[in-house]
Amino acid sequence: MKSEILRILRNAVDYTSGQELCNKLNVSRTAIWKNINILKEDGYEIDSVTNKGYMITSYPDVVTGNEIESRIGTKIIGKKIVYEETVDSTNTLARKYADKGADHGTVFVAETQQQGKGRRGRKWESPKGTGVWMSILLKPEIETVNASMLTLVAALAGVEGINECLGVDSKIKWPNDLVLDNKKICGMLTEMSTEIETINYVIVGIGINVNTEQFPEEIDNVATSLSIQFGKKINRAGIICSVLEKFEYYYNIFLETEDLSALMDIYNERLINIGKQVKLIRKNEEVIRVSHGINKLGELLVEDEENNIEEIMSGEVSVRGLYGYV
Ligand code: BT5
Repeated sequence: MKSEILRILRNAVDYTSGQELCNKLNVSRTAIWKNINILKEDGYEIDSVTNKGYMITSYPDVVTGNEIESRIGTKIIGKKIVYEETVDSTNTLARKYADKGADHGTVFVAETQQQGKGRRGRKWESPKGTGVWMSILLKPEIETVNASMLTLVAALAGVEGINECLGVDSKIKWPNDLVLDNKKICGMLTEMSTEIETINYVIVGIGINVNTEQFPEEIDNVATSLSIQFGKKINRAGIICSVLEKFEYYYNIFLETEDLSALMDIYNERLINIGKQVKLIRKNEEVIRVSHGINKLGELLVEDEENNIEEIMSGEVSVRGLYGYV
């Protein structure tokens, strides 16, 4: 009920009377009053005036289910939020819920992750209350081989969601880092559970540095946050809603063809690697190529000195001039 009260008060231009809330939500005055008090404890400043009602005068920077559910504009993705203050990893939390039958579209959010995961066993720094650490649970009815493209759908949603919300020009570094001012603001980790040719579920984990002020020394020169770039604090729930709304939009487009044919042009427009020299790191060798963007399967097209084009499926690709690679 708290998210419904929040939604009504958020959208109201004036005070909303207790009676109106009772009528809309079909509950007692006492129930409204109790929930208003809980919202106040959560950090919402709510002005209550006799004979007029309630009005929110200040919103806290929280990423709780109530906050997100009360403002999200999606149909399915993120309509149900599972929020925990501290988790090992939101991807792991999502997996636990998925194994118990949680619904497609549920989103798992935490204030901090104690064992935030990057790809290939790497660590993801997730300090408390500063970032967006979330995982989307999906149950797509698609071919197993096509699931890896969901990572690129998420990258596109991330870049578009952040850019639209803040009016910035962040870019994608293939396949799924987001960069601003040549430093990493966001990383994504897609994990999957399959059973002979069928997908049980896919978990798309998204980490965005929003209000991080300082990074550990080892990543200080490669990482940045939205607030460092802006010089002011940014509301995390706004970013979450914007990214999830874009995700739902692009996800539905992806499902129509089960490939990126309708999304690759916009993805390539946002791609920082395009037309640039990239360094491919393979087992024991590093080679330099020129990147030409993705094809409809999400593979990166790279050209060697003899003008041979090769499609790269996965792996490490660093971009000249980025993250200290020159
Ligand atoms: C990623 O891995 O970029 C995937 C990150 C996914 C994080 C989300 S948060 C929600 C969900 N739950 C999880 O447990 N994970 C997902 P990769 O491309 O392997 O990059 C990891 C590397 O990025 C590390 O080795 C560091 O160099 C650097 N790094 C670590 N934390 C960072 C941060 N907060 N910001 C920028 N770079 C970071």
